[in-house]
Amino acid sequence: MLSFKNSLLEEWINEVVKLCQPDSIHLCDGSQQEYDILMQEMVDAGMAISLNQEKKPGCFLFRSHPTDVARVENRTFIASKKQEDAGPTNNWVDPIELKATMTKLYSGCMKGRVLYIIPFSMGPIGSPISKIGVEITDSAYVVANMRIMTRIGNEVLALIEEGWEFVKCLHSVGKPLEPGEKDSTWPCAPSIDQKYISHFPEERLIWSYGSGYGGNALLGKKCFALRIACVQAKDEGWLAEHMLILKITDPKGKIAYICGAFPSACGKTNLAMLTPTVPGWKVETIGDDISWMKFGEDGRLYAINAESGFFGVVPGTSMQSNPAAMETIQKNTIYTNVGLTDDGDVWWEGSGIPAPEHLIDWEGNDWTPDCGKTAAHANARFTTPAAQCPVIAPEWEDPAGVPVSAILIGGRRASTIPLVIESFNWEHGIFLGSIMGSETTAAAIGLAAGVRRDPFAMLPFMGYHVGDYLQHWLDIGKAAKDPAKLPSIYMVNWFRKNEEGKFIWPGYGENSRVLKWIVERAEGTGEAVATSIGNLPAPKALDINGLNISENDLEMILHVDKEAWLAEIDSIRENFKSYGEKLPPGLSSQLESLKERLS
Ligand code: OXD
Ligand code: MN
Repeated sequence: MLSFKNSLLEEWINEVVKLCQPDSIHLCDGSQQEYDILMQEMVDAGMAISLNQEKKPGCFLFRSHPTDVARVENRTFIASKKQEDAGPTNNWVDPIELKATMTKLYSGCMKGRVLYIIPFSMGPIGSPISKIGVEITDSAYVVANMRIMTRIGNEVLALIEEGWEFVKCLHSVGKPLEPGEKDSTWPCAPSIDQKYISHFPEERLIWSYGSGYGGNALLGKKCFALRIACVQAKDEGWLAEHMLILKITDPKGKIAYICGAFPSACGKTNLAMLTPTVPGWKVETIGDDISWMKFGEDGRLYAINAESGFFGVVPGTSMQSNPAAMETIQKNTIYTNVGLTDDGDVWWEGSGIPAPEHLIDWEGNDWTPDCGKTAAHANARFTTPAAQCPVIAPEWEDPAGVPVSAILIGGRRASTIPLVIESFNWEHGIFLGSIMGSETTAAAIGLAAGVRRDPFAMLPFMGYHVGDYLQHWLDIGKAAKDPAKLPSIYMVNWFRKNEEGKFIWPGYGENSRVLKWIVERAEGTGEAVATSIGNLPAPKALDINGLNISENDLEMILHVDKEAWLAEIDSIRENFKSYGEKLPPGLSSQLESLKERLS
């Protein structure tokens, strides 16, 4: 029996211990020494490889099981008491039934293993915007990653003991060990249908079983900071969002903070660390994935980065695409599923570094450039401390958060959506957020080709009904003391293609040209023209000095394609139908007004 001053914590831990039957228990203090010991144990057990210490000091490589390489959306469940509260975008299971199924799985699941208790804070410890969780896990890999991605240990435990509310996060890799059985290098449940990433929103409870990878297992990230937190945010009047936060400074030293929602794999980390090509402008990073926003006394929305590390996609990260990330990941970084070079360094596709003649690939096999396979898995990841980022803003851990001037929303759209649209007002901005999405191909993810709508890039992360979620965004606008102080909302699209199927906009650092216009709009100097779909940059308002783009291309990405928008309206209406009665009236009236303006 473990004993704590906080009886809720004590009861829950003892219940879990009884159910999961670990061999031993380890309460994480969060120290460097604890981290070093755990890492050494994993190296000794063959689960981790310590990389060449001259080239990559403090760095380790892990290789996951080939069946456990990414978030499993079809095994992710929102088990609200009522099905209608989960809505059409989530997998719902009755919570009583789900708990019965999972209790059987959890029974004895930690035999032969250590049960780690990780008290953690999402956001700076003690900030009025932060929240606390406790993850119980049987994976030392999870402990090590959680120490980078969140703030863990004694200081957080002290707050819980003082009576701070905490979210209960239970995780098991789902592979008990028989007496004497040798552990595998990446234990996980043997089949996909034994994996469960379950959320009980009313109880603020997460149960994850069977996977050791990323968002399935690091429960602070998607499970807590988005799926559970967005329910807390709705109940408490704030916002928990899948957004980067960046700081931008103009040549006169004036500062603005911008949040940005983009679906996974649309370059959020790159945008958060962008090197502007516009002379005199500077971008620094506050966060790259999760923004929690609350109204401050002055009526503005203040954002914190809920995390303390970056869990970024490795392939494609290079000195060209993201020099700041490249510098960040040179030390104290956990690499998962990249190639291991013969001199103990790491390599991946799109690194900008020529492929070595030989390496060991992410599955542990010999690899040569002509072998027909990639060295790194497409979803290989780095876990790296945000504090190491060369462009991290000094105020990134300010407990008060940073005041947000603008919110960007954007997906991957080859046509229709211009480079940037400024919303007319909050409600119109929420409408744009509700219709954002990316084109899919039937081949890629088994969906019908078309636009997959991904409201505010939260589709896989909404802990409740999408209609209620969008209504909450509308309500936040109504709750504002001074609507003029609300951030302006901008839809952006870096992914427009021409007739030959080539990207028109160069992206990366050149996106600073769009950021510049947005900041100038906030300052009242940037010029716009009102169109039927929103305000677009006036001719010459977008700074294209030194950019190699033809008149024709520029015209194409800044024009309203009426035919395409009329077709878009039909597709949006189809999507809105799936919300049923919970479609916010504010959004249907936005759709009707758009149609009127177009005709
Ligand atoms: C992520 C994701 O890992 O969005 O951040 O999938
Ligand atoms: Mn993300």
